[in-house]
Amino acid sequence: MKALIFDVDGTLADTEDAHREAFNDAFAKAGFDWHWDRALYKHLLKVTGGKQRIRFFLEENRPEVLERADIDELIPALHKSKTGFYVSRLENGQVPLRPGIEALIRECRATGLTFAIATTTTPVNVEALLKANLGEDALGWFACIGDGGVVPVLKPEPDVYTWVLDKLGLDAADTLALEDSRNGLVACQRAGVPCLIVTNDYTVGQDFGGALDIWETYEGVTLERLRGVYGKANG
Ligand code: XBP
Ligand code: MG
Repeated sequence: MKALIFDVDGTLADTEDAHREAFNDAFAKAGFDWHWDRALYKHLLKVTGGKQRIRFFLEENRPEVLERADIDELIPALHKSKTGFYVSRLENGQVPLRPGIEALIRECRATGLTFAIATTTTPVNVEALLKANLGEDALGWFACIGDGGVVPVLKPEPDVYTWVLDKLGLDAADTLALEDSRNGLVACQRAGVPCLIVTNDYTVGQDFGGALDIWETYEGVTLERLRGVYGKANG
């Protein structure tokens, strides 16, 4: 196991309610009466990427809006506004890391293990989350950061993982990915990356067939336990 590849949303932190509230803030600011509650958002999480998620919502709930001549400007504008609201929440310290993840990161980092990130979220979101929770230099702890800006297609397609593997110069089998969702798992599987799932309230109960293991928390998780689970994949 030469590198750990971290997903961000739902893995490093339970970010999705902050994303959800930021979407709602952006809709309200633009004068729309759309409101995403937790049940609806759980369904919308089927689609990764904020812009893609807004479009998916409109297809199912407000198809007439998609007929607007300015729809291809409206969705990015709403998403930009949403990112602003979301980053404010991060910078205000409203989104802590998941319990146990910082201790795990610090333990692994002390051994010199290589870290990378593979996420579908917007780059500025990753930067703000890491800085707010781990300090100004935390971006530099990761050998590379694959985010929603580096590849055209998002999870469950494997592209962000293959991009990261290429940057790391490692074979998929030499890495371990930490993910929270089925979309993340499928992206790993398509890239050949062994994947450990740690669920959260939004993803618990999804189909995680093929994951190395399915845990509920990072609390008490050590590098030794990660090596144990990785060993299951590599015999
Ligand atoms: C995360 C996402 C992202 C966030 C919102 O999935 O799907 O879209 O929900 O971020 P994963 P943006 O954890 O599998 O990477 O609005 O910046 O897209
Ligand atoms: Mg995730």
